[in-house]
Amino acid sequence: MTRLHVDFILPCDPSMGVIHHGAIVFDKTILDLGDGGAMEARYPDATPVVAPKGSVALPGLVNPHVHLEFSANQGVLDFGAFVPWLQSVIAHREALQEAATSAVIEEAIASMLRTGTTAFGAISSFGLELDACVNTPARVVFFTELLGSRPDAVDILFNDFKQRLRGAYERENSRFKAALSIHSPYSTHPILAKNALDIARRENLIVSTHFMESKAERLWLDAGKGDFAGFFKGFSPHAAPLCSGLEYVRLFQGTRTLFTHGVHASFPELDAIGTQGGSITHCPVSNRLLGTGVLALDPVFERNIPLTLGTDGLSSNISLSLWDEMRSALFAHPDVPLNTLAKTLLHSATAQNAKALGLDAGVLESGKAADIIVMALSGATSANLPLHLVLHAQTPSHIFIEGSLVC
Ligand code: MCF
Ligand code: FE
Repeated sequence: MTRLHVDFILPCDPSMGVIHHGAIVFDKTILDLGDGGAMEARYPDATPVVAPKGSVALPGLVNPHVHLEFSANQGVLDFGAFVPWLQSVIAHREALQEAATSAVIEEAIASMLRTGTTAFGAISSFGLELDACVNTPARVVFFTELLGSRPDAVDILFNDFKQRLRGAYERENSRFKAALSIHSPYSTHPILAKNALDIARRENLIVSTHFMESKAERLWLDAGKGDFAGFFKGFSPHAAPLCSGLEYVRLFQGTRTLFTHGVHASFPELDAIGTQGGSITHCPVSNRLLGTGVLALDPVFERNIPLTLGTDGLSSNISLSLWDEMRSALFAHPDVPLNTLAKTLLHSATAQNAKALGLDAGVLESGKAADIIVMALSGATSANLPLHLVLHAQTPSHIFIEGSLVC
């Protein structure tokens, strides 16, 4: 049993309050937390760890959406507009896959751990990152991706998907969970999506999907127009949208789904996401680099849709650090008061992300997993602590996962 003493505890419960001179007592799970003196009196035999002055303990960060197989991208993919980016993905897919060696993928995971991410959701297109995800000390929700729009290939695609999903299932353990991802409404045939979602409902699997990321996606699904019209007509002159945005959202009824991006989601689509208990995963850096716009936060908050925050992959980012992502988000929404936004972002990056991934972590409270990070913040005071953490945090001094010190 460990008793961790810090200047500040930020439990990341909905109040986003701070405990001054606190201690957390834990083994694999959190047993108690509160005033440092009181914890010492109550648990005198626990092994004390006293963090340096100015230290802040908070839950390990949780990144719900990362494409590790694209980690070798550095200058390969075209940024600035969505469909040209997608075309560059298709043109360089094989080269990127080859370059995504185990060393590259392991370093991408290490970079997340180093910056305090103790759990992540890996969107897996091919299964290349499976071993690295099983072997990391971090918690992983492994989303096997389903993609493909050709009706004549539905059976082949679905069988390949089921095989990859089974591969993930076979590796499940207390920290690694299988899940599934339907790529998007423009790329996945609704029959395929429906079959996979039946599995998700039956097996109670967490689901992730890209949804209404770009204006091009909006125009294509609404009217068969825009950049996607040129893109798809290159494959088939009779190409047409596979379903409407709202029909797509409704396919996910009865599942726990993370809808990623949602920048161009309509109000009725957001209403449906809210009623169905879905969350919106905001990836502001990815949205900037792929030229897809800025997510309007108010419509999400007005519907009480949980806001989750992800980095996306290095296919559309320069960093997998959630601290970097929070800093970018702070500048992407100048209309939201600074201190309020910092609290919202930290709550998203911890409690909301963990809940969306179905993890019993992300909040420092009794009974939750002892996934804890300690950040050194010299000069910290209780006032506006979340803002100063978001502005200055880089790498934790301590990282505990399931109560064990991992670095
Ligand atoms: O989230 C970003 C942008 N939107 C869609 N897909 C991806 C992103 N980063 C990587 N991807 C992957 C996706 O999983 O790129 C492929 C899929 O396998 C695009 S479809 C050929
Ligand atoms: Fe993505």
